[in-house]
Amino acid sequence: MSEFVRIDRDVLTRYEGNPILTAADFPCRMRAVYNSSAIKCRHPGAEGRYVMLCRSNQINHKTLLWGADSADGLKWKLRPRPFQMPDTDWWHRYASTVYYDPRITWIDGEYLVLLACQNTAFTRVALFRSPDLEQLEFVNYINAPDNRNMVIFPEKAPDGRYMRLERPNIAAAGGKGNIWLSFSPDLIHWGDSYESLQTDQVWNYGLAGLGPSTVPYRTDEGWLIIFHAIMNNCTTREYSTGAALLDLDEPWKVRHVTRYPILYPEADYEINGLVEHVCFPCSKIIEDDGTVKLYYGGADTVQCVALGTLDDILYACRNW
Ligand code: BMA
Repeated sequence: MSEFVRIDRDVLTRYEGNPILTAADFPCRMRAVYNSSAIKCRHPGAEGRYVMLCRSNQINHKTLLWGADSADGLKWKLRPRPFQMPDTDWWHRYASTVYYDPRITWIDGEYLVLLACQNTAFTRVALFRSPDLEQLEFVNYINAPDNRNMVIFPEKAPDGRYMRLERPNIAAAGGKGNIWLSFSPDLIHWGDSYESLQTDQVWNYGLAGLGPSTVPYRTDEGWLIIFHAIMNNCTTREYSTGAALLDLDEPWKVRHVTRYPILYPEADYEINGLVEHVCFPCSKIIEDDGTVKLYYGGADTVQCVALGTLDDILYACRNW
């Protein structure tokens, strides 16, 4: 493949109304809202509505999970209060500091929600289920430490097992590392794990770590995945976004990956904030006409969306 690809236009365009949510939109004093997940509802009676689970920081930086609703996926109305989280010793033991970066999968007629949870020592991922995203039922933590950025596929493998992408935190890789894929018969017990996209494959923008960002999307050419990629330099730790196509039969195998990021911090609200130079997606919605809404946090401070088309993203996977 040539070292030079003439890139004349962007794959994704920042929505003119960005940021779509900020701390000022809440009915109480908050510090930030970012890395939230939106989904187009699939449960009976709600088809066509959009719900967002927002990562929101109080002024002491303790997180809350706060719902928001929308009729078009662009203009959002926050609910009056945050989600009620579990009040059990088991929950608090591993979510004692923050819970964050939600991911939502619709599968088998229900929503599965994953949240990275942190205590003062490490990260585990919590699984919740919900029929309607009005309330969340905590199921359990679904990994041993230290691992996060999990997304569950919207379909099971041909043998009936669930599939997820994840990013174990490898100490030797500075706490980050490569993307892996694991299988589970019941959502609780996970294994049969395979290494998937590796930092070396996108070293020019992701050498310092990767993480699956959004729920994989089936196309004829493979599972489309969007990932965040971390690049260290002297003054910043830049979080940008890439895309890849995974094999449909052996979904840990990377068929194509963008050697150039499809989104990277450029706008003021991505460069300046609580953590500078961060675009961090957690969800995307692909509409029936192929338009894409990619939801991402800007600088760990505000919630944004970028717009594009499925065709352009697939083109970038194949050719960039
Ligand atoms: C990662 C996660 C994200 C965050 C990013 C930049 O490790 O914690 O939630 O957006 O760092 O601070």
